[in-house]
Amino acid sequence: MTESNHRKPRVLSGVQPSGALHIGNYLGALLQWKDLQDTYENFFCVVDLHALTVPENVKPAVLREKTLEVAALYLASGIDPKRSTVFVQSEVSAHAELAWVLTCASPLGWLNRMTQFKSKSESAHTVGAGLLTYPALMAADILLYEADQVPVGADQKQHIEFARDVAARFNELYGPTFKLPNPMIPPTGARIMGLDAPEQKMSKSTGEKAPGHAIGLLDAPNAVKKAIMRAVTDTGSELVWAEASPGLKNLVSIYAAISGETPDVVAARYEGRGYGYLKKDVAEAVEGTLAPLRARYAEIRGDVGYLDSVLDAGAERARAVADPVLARAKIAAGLGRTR
Ligand code: ATP
Ligand code: LTN
Repeated sequence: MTESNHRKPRVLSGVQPSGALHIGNYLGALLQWKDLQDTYENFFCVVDLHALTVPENVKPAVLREKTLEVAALYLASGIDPKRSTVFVQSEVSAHAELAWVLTCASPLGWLNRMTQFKSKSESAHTVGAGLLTYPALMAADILLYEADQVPVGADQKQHIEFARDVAARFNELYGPTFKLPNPMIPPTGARIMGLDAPEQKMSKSTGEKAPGHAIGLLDAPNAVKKAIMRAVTDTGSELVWAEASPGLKNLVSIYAAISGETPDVVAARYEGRGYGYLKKDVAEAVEGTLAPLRARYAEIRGDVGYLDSVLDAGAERARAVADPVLARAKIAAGLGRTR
């Protein structure tokens, strides 16, 4: 908390390379990230250490490939590596090191309360300890950069509150060390639901197993259209917004998040009209966003050296910020011989 008065406020966020990114990840996270680039100093990381928390789900070669894919998708979504630091979490060793220190400062009761742990541990074959301590690693990601804001979808709010609480607890135990972060959640698009089951959050892990669940950012245009046209709605046929089912609300939210309107304004245009009109326009709006994104993605992946050079420079910039904060935390906790 020393030099922080003189710099731009900071943002840090990340996505796990644990599967194919979907429109929920884009609308809940990536879309807001790119708009923050002029106001904030930004750090966007590919959180590969987090992807190890369910090891059965990620084979090593797939994890390596997904890490590059996610980094390329950040850039394809409009993250400019000249204005933002883009890096891979495991390449900045301070994350794993601070995670241990914070794990020790994390009361078990707080970890046990995390809803993501409860839901993910129900579906995992064996539950690794990392799935439980995951929020301490996420807190390390955030606290190392003294982030003021953490732009994420609604499902991550609890983890950011955890990061705040563990930072406050560390500060109490060892003296003022960490800045307390705030969640930044978009008004629309923060919780996109599965197209096949609109009472469940659209998720990478479910999308891998259930075709028709998610709209993948790299899906072919006909697959995107098909998934939207087949999205579960209800037995009605014309939109009555005041009584709309979760499936219809979800389609309207997707459209609104893309167009930048409120759901009410979008819904008013479809009031009393058949569901098919809404679906067709949602499909067009989504394709209008994904077509240029896919093209930029292909360009980035086609230039072999480019992505490596962005990630090398990103890791170096990230280390320059994270290492001194880690050193401060270690001294505060009495680790090593330096005082
Ligand atoms: P997994 O199923 O592997 O947990 P996920 O789809 O939940 O994956 P994450 O890597 O956990 O994706 O999330 C990356 C970012 O995308 C986070 O900011 C998260 O809040 C956001 N996000 C994830 N799913 C949605 C969704 N359905 N709607 C809006 N935002 C989402
Ligand atoms: N837990 C997040 C991913 C994540 C993250 C972060 C998000 C790991 N570290 C730091 C914001 C800030 C998730 O989306 N599942």
